[in-house]
Amino acid sequence: MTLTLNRPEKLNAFNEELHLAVRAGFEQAQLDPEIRAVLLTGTGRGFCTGQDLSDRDPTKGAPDLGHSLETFYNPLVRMIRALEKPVVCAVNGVAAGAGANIALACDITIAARSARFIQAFSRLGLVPDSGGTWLLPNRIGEARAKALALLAEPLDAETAAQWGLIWRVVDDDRLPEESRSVAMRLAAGPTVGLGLIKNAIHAASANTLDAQLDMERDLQRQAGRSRDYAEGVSAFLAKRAPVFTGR
Ligand code: LHQ
Repeated sequence: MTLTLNRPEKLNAFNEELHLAVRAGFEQAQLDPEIRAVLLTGTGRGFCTGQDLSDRDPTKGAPDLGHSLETFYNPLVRMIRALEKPVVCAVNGVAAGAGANIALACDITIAARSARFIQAFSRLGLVPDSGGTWLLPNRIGEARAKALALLAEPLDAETAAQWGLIWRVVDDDRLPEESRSVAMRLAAGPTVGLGLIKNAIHAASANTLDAQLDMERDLQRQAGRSRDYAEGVSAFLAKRAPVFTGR
């Protein structure tokens, strides 16, 4: 399933309508066994610039931004992470604020060479949200995480890849094809096993090696019962390409 953020005149900033549409997309991805991978991208020259600030009127008193996170952004990040299918993000242009962190919350993030990541929050007096304060230090360490969040300077895609913040960078004109090819490859993969890989890797940062070994045992037990495991082994022994059905 491809989900394309489509408010290019606002660099795909989120308003309520866009939130509800994206949520509906991920809910469908969760429920429909025919959907075996999700590709998230944007139209125009931006990927997503987070909250639509033109929706906000500072003269109307202090808003409850926590409510906005609780209602929209946190459920979206949780949904992307919990989806037992791979989510690929094709960052077609600037990704700012919550838009940057949603891109980083996806399982495989591929950026166009011209894309930039901006932790824009501190420009507004805010704190990185949508998982930013967790994802950044986990991936790139405290020094880089703090500088990005405190200074809110754009980080170019190449550096983001070198630092291990994203998977890779491709030339702008190659992004649609490359990201689609990664998503299609995953969609043709052993979906049960791929979902379990996500679970295991997400659990790792909070686990000891000992606990993680136990988890791997349990997940492998589950994976070993999948039809795709049987197919993978049969295909290997027959020296042919496997045909996975996602079950
Ligand atoms: C926008 C936006 C935008 C409205 C571009 N809103 N119009 C969560 C929970 C609750 C509340 C608060 O926040 C959050 C989390 C957040 O996401 S807070 C962070 C929100 N995002 C930002 O602070 C980024 C705002 N955008 C920018 O700083 C710039 O647009 C960047 C640096 C991303 C790109 O700059 P340029 O390439 O120079 O483009 P531009 O600024 O000219 O943008 C093009 C148009 O898009 C422009 O409209 P206009 O009518 O002048 O053509 C912008 O106003 C509009 N736009 N982002 N978030």
